[in-house]
Order: sequence, then structure tokens, then C-alpha cells
Amino acid sequence: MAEAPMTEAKYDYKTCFDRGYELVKGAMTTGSEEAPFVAQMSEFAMAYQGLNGHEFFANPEVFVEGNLRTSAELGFDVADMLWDVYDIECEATGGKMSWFDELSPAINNTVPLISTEKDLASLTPPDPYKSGRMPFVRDVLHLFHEKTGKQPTIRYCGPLTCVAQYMQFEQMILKMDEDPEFVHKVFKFVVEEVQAPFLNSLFKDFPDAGTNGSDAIGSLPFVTEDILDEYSIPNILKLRKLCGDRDALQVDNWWGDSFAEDTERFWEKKLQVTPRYLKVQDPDLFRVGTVKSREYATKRAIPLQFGVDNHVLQEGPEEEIVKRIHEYMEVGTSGPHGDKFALYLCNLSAQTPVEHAKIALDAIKRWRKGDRPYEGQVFSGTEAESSARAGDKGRWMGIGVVGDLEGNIREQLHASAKAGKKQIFQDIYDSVMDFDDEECERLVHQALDEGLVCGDILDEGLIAAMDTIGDLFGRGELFVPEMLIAARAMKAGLEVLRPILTASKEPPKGTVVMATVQGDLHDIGKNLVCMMLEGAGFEIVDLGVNTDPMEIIRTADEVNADIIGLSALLTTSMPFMMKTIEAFKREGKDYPIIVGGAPVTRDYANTIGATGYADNAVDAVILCKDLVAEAKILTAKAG
Ligand code: B1M
Repeated sequence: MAEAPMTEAKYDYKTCFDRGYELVKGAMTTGSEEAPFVAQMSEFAMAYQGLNGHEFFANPEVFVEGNLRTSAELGFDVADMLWDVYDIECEATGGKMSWFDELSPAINNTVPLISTEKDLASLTPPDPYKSGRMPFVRDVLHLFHEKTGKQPTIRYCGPLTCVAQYMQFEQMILKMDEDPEFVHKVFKFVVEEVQAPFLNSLFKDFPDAGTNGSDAIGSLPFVTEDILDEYSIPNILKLRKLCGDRDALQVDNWWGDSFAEDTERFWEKKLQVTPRYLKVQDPDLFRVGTVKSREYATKRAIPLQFGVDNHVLQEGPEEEIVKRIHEYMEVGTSGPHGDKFALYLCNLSAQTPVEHAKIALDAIKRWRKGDRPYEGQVFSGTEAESSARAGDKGRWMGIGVVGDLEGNIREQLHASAKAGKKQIFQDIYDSVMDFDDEECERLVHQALDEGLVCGDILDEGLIAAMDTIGDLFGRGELFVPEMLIAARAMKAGLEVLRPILTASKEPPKGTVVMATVQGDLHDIGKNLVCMMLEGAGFEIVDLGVNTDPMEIIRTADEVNADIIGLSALLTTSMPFMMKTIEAFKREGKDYPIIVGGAPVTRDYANTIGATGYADNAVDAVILCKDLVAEAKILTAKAG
């Protein structure tokens, strides 16, 4: 194993975290004398040690030493080595990996491993001792144990997110609707033949280890509560059973609490998959409120964890970091069970300045010593405060349209979308709203038979429906699966029109080349934008994820694009937006370029010289329509 090229300091890992581990154990069971904190910090440790993703996430010695040394040097309570293990199982079964300098590696499932029964049948379950980086995980656990003398925590991927790695998220969701039996079979394969043997092989070496699953996708609004009930919960419970009924086997990082219709009902579900404590983390915690969360945990007499936003920790400002930590510690430790509380720092990233990590740690220590400038103040949970300071842009996933409608929003939107329209257009609209592909297809045929023109069928029926769907999503009234299923119905109608549109040479509203930029594999938001644009009559050329700027330029020329759309979800990949724009300039290509994605802001878009910025899928459609209209006016003037 390679010698870690890291900072020189030497610590006695066998003793330096002793008190922290005692505190954490107490906080999550019978009570502790002081509130401890834990942190996801492996990417931060990688950057702090001056290493890249390849050096850090493939070499057990470097990984363990880097995490321990960083934790000891900065004074973390424990060196937990919390990391997101989304890729281990899928990679070991043959999934394609992408590696990055400033991030942990990830599965690139542009071409998913499982799409059909045949794909599933052709897969051989991995060998936990040989396949992929399963041996890396085992070595990490052993080294951690050797160096610290403590039981390691086994990390794995929550079954739903794991299946999404094998199947690709959108495909998994659509298949859940079309062919649930097939999706259940995939879950069976993943849980019974991949995850249980892998985890049991680790339990052989560490029978008393804690076990925590990461489940980025297994949360609202990616999935609905029905999907949690039908797929997530039973499969986590099954995995627990297959691993010797260990109640330590859990998935504690579900988020989406602020999207739940009934927060307490959602927390009941969380407690099924993490029975020993309740964890509520930002940005949901800031929206739901610390007091409400504390009261629930007190009522149930269970330990509690509050998670501080990774975005706040990364971006600051200092006052916000301190305020948030102090509120969370104060409310978290209040009441009769206040001694059963731990603070969680959500993913200190590679871009989190060391200064911010020190501010956070110092804030914890100051609070413990009684230096509490914000004592008695609660900032979370109120509407105004939450939307202004929830992290990111105060909004999230493009959800959070300010409500100008009251009462039954759906009915009001339907009424205004259908008002004064021919019955057939209203019926097409309804078929999309009812997610009924066959009916939508039939009605579009009927409309054509009645002599109606494609443009009107599109505008008055299909596009009107997708406008409402986008609006409902923006208001948090619809979740991602419903949006995907509605889009499938819309596409069924669109497919009927496509040959006629092509033959008649009726031009699309415009052609948009869309891509997630280099270094980034997140595509759910980009795909929603594509869907809405397609629903609005645009032709979409989707280049997928991790896209090279030159490929975008080539494609733009090939298809004579009207607009280029760039999406980014990582602060590390945002600079590639700028690099892509620079490449277009360098090549003398004058296409309008629009940008979006959770961390991207209007200011950033202006700074990098983008033509436009959209906060969400609906705004992206409006922006593209405006840009195309503007270009037409300019062409007309020039002509
Ligand atoms: Co990742 N991830 N992830 N992840 N992931 C985030 C983004 C993160 C905030 C999680 C966290 O740490 N709390 C964090 C980024 C931190 C940072 O940059 N500061 C992160 C990280 C670090 C990572 C990994 C490194 C692993 C890890 O967590 N350590 C790894 C990186 C992989 C890579 O890309 N190189 C990774 C992997 C993954 C999964 C594979 C597990 C999965 C992605 C699956 C997929 O996309 N196919 C995943 C997910 C799901 C997330 C979270 C949970 C959700 C992101 C998302 O899809 N949002 C996210 C944490 C969170 O938000 N809670 C997180 C939903 C989507 C609808 O919203 O994309 O914002 P969004 O789209 C909106 C608008 O922004 C807008 O419209 C959409 C709809 O209204 N919009 C546009 C989007 N693009 C637009 C383009 C436009 C206009 C508007 O014009 C062109």
C-alpha cells in the first residue's frame, strides 16, 4: 500500500477520539454529559490532505490515514469516516465508474446495467472478496480498526438508491409504474444476491459494527411515500433480516421531511428504517423547524440528531454558520431527553474552506463552554426565515413558487388551462393529467381525424398540460415520479404528431442542445428541464452527463441549435460552465447559452457570461421561448 503523502503530524488514534466515541455512544443510547458532533467529511479530508479522488478513494491506507489525520488535526469528536458509498455494489456487478479529481467517484449509468429481464438474468452476483472495490471497503474497515481500536461503521448504499444505480433513476421510476413486478425482481437481486452477501462478509470480520446506508434518492420528492412503502422500507427491513436481524443495520439519511404532507407520518417511516434515533437534516430541518423536531423526539423519548446544511458550511457567512450550530445545539439539547442529542455536519465538501470547518468546530466548542450569543433565539421553522435562509437559493430543486393561489390549487390551474377550449383539447389535457398514455394517444388521433392542426393540438392540449404539471411541481404539489409519468403520457401524444410535424416541415419552437457539464453526473434536474421543453414544442438534443465542451460545440453546429443549455449540481462542476462558455467564444460560436442547477445563481450566470439563467424547469421554458422570439425579431430586422 502506498505511503500517504500527507501532513506530517502524528496522533495516537487509539486514544485521541476516546471521549468523542463515549459521548456519541451515550447520546444515541442512555444520554451523554455533553452533546457530541459527527460529520461527513471524507471529501474535505481528501482536499485537506492535498489529494485527488483517484489517490484518495481507491487506496485504503491513504483513505483511512487521511480521514483520521484530518479529524485529529482539526479536533473532531470522532473520526467516523462517513462517506457516500453509492457505487460499490453496482461497480462490483459491472457498472461503469467515473473518477474525478475533487470528488468521490460515482457510477455513470447513462447506459444502465439493467433495463430488461435479459439484462437482469445475465448478471453474475459479485464476489464480496474480489469484485470491484468491495475489497477496498473491507481493507478500510480493517485499517480503521487496527489504527483506532474502535469498531468501524459499515457503509453501504440504501436499496432504492442502489437499484437506481443499476437501472438509472428515470427508468426505475417509469418501470415501477409500468412493470412493478420487474422492479421487485431487480430489488430482489440487488438485496438478496449483492448486498446481503457483501454485508454478511463484512459482519463476519466485524460482528459488532454499526451499519449505515446512504440513500440520496430514497427521499421525497424524488420518490413518493407510496414508493417508500412499497419498495424502500420492505427492502431495508429485508436486508436487516438477511443480515441476522441486526437493528444496527439502518438507513439514516433520508431527507425530504419538508415535502411530506404529514411530517410526523414521514418520521414514523424514518423510524422504521432507523429505529434507534430520529435524524432531521438541512435543508429540511431549517424549514420544518428545530422546535417541532425536538418536540416529536421528546414525545417518543428517542435520541435525536440535527444536521447542519453543507451549503451553509461551505459558503458561510461565518455568522450564519455559528447561528445555525448554536440554535441546533440549544434546541437539540433541550427538554427531558436533551442529553440524547448529537449534531451532524452534513458533508463537509472538498470546497469547504478549512476556515469554515474551524469556525464550525469553534462554534460547537464555544457553545459547550456556555458562550451562547443567540441563546433563546430560534431562526428555523418560520416561513420567512426558512425561505430566505434555507440554504442554496432559499429554494430547492426549483420547488417553492410563491403561492398566489389559495384553496384547491389543482382545480384552479385546471380551470384556467381549460377555459374556453374545444372539448377535445380539454380531454387531451385531462389524459396527461391522468397519466393515461393510451388515452392521450387515442385522443390525439381523434383530434387529427377531426381535422385539427398539429400546432393547436400541441399548444392547447399537450403543452397546456405540461405547463400545469410544471406549475404543480414548482408548488410542491407533485413529486418527481408523477412529473415523469405525466411526461410519458404527453410523449405518447407527441409521437402521434411527430411524423406529421416532420413531413410538414412545420418547424419546432426551437432546437435546444442540453448537457450536464463536465465532472458532473447529476441529470435528474436536467432531464426534467428537457421534458418540459419537449412538452413545450422544442426539439431537444440531450448530450447526457459529464459532457466535454467540444462535443457540445460540435453538436450545436451539427443540429443548428437555437440554444445551448448547461446544467450543474456540484460546486466543483460549475467552473466547467464557464469553461464551456469560453470554449464557444474561443471557437467563435455565438449561440445563446443558458445555465441552471441547484448551486447556480443568476449572479453566477452573469459573471460567467451566460446569456440566461433559469431557476427551474418552468422558467427554463419561458426563457427559451423568449430567446427564440428575440432571435426571430433580430433576424426579421436584419432581413
Ligand atoms: Co449528489 N450531490 N453526489 N448524487 N446529490 C448533491 C448535489 C449534494 C448537494 C449532496 C450533499 O452533499 N448534500 C452534493 C454536492 C455538494 C456540492 O457540490 N457542494 C453531492 C455530491 C457531493 C455527490 C457525490 C460526489 C457523492 C457524494 O454525495 N459525496 C457524487 C458525485 C457524482 C458526480 O456527479 N460526479 C454524487 C452522486 C449522486 C447520486 C448518483 C447518488 C445521485 C444523482 C443521480 C442522478 O442525477 N442521476 C445524487 C443525488 C440525487 C443528489 C441530491 C440528493 C439531489 C440532486 C437532484 O437531483 N435534485 C443532492 C442533494 C440534495 O439536493 N439534497 C446531491 C433534484 C433536481 C430536480 O433538482 O437538479 O436542482 P435540480 O434541478 C432543478 C433546478 O435546479 C433546475 O430545474 C430543475 C427542476 O426544477 N435546473 C435547471 C437544473 N438544471 C437546469 C438547467 C437549466 C435551467 C434550470 O438550463 C440549462
